[in-house]
Amino acid sequence: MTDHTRISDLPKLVGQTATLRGWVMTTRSSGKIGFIMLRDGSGYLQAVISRGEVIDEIWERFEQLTQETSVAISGEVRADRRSPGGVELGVRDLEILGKSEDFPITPKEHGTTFLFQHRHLWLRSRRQVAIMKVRHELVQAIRDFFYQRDFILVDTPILTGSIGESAGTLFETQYFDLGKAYLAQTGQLYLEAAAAALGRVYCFGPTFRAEKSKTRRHLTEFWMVEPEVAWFDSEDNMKLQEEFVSYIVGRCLDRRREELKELERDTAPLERVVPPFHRISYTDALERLRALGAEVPWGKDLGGDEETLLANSFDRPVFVYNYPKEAKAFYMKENPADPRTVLNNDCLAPEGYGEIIGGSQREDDYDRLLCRIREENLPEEAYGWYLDLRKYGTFVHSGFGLGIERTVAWICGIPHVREAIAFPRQMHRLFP
Ligand code: NSS
Repeated sequence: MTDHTRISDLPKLVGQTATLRGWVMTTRSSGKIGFIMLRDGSGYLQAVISRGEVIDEIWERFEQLTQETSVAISGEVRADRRSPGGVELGVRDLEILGKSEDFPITPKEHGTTFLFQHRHLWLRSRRQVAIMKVRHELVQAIRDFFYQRDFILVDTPILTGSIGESAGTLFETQYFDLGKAYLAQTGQLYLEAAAAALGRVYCFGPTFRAEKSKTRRHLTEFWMVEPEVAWFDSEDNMKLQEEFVSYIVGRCLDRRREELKELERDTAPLERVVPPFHRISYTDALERLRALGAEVPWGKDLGGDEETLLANSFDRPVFVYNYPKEAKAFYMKENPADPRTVLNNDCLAPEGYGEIIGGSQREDDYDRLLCRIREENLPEEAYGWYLDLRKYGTFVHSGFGLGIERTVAWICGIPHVREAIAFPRQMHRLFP
């Protein structure tokens, strides 16, 4: 199976003969000349077949081609400025490898429900391929960013005994004789332990939240990257976030222009994503929201609509910092300047995308942390190991989590996170 060339390699082979394997997107024919639009995952190619230049059998095969038939095509690689990639293929030989009858997804419009029921086939469409390639770039950029800065990757467990964020959105399972296990909502608590061993660490994996909401920002299974840094306070944490977000967005702009064009993404707002990001305290944010006509009582977390409204008044991402304690998770450090609040921040993306990052300095005081665990009615016995980190050489430390699907949706300019992952998991969706 190595006897063929990928479409993306063709520009190097102008004037030579090549064999390609792929799937037929569309065909058209004038009776004398036929065109095949072929895709193979690496790119798109127009193959041209002339009735006078091939034997009848080959032309007959061409006439049998339907959408998504898999084929092997050989021919001469010709430069053609108007074609995708600047080349086309003059067909000499054509072999049908797999027939495709009545492919359900046709070039006409389909409803979202239908498309998601056929997600396994819908993935082959140009838009979906472009989104997956942007996601791939984003993930690679994330790994490169942390690698270059000497962060150590630590893989944290998916089956966990302690609740990571809040009791409200847990997936539970019975774990042998040991009681309940939960699917990880975050790797953070484990990562804090690893930060005491390695200084700068990150984890990157799937996380789970039994979100009963059907919003365009929520999945029940999503991917999150979470760095954790020893001797970093909340300020340092925000600086790292703005450098990080600017880098990963920049990488997609640099290396996935084609895909962003395919998605008709206006890249101007993405070009503006450079440090410093805007910063506004939670309390000031409420003021601003009030002026914009949205009343939020002090103490309540910001909802998606409020985030959109707020972020719309900034030309690049904005940090909202120092939220009320009661609106946020138990592990965040109390703000010494105003103990009603914590040393945390959310990072809101512009253009209506809202929160892509939640981060904070962690409570490093044993007694205060224990107090918070009790206030939140979390099972104390499950947090003995986590409290140990405050018992044996406690340390100032901070970290954050960036949601991959929300970030992909923002960079691609697509309205909903469900298109930002190959097989989305939502409350009402488990297949395919
Ligand atoms: O709940 S977070 O705000 N924060 C944490 O989980 C911390 N433990 C991270 C840390 O400090 N190490 O989630 C972080 C991000 C959030 O900003 C979103 O971008 C994303 O994770 N997120 C989600 N994406 C999709 N669907 C759902 N349900 C979801 N929940 C959070």
